[in-house]
Amino acid sequence: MGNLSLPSVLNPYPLSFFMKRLAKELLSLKGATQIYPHSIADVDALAGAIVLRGVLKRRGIVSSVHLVDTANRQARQVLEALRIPLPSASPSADADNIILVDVSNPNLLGNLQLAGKRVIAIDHHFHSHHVKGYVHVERGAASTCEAIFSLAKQLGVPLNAKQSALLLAGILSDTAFFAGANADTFPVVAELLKKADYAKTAAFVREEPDLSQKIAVLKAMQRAQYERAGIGIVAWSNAGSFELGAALALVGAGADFAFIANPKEGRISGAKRASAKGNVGRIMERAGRAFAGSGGGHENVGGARGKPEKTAAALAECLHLSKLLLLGNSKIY
Ligand SMILES: [Mn+2]
Repeated sequence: MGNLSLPSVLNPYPLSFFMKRLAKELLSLKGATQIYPHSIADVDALAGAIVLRGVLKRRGIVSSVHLVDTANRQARQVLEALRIPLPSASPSADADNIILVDVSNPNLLGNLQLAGKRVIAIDHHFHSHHVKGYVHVERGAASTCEAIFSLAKQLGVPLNAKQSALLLAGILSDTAFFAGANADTFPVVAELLKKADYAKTAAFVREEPDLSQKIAVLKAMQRAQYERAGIGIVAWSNAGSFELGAALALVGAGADFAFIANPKEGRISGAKRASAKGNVGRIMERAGRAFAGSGGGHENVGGARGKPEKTAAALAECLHLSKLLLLGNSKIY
């Protein structure tokens, strides 16, 4: 197993040299070991941490999982569905070893103290600035849960139904239901599905909005306005809460760009269809200036905040820039 000279037909999961080294590193741990997902743990981080604890236990390494601060709503929902208690936040500082899951950047660890401890980080995000210790970055992996799957293989530990569901949940969450998956993701998922149920797992990863969110989004949609620009549509509305959810709903309903302003709080959230050109984060940087505040985000979602009385001006900037983008003017920011 893990012999790189084996043809891939015999071993569909070629285990890398680095995975072997990681396994060796973990098996050499002595003393008290604590496992931490990153700050505001997501499903990939928390599920990966919990499965790692179980896998290590089977190899005689006892550890505990703790949170740096909290877990996000989706992660709490997944644990609840699988009847796994939510780990406690930062316990006593007397661990000898710290294993970080889905994180290798010291800025995502809250107040966790690493000084004087043996640190092993397992991540799939590459950071030029990472923690001191043994850092394993599964480059190109769509989720850390895929790395944990390979690690279990490397350690010869079979995964049970709950562990398989946890890893599947982490993969579904981090890839946004395979939108961010790659060719290595699917063989892992196929094997996890021998123990985990896809429909059930997918149902508890999918976030159910609560009643107040449903109403806020529907109200924003009732008030929505839209304008055609070139071959696209820009839509906008107001909401008193859940602005991003409302923006995403307008995109789901057909808008290429959607912006939801909250004039009371001085906030705007924006979203765009993946196929539309442009970058919402860049639009929000400009909107932030119009807001006398700040803004930013990613390619498809972003937000800005500033002085409430400048909300209309900031929204106008969002609409102006997104219309220019839809008209094919790509040199606007
Ligand atoms: Mn991740």
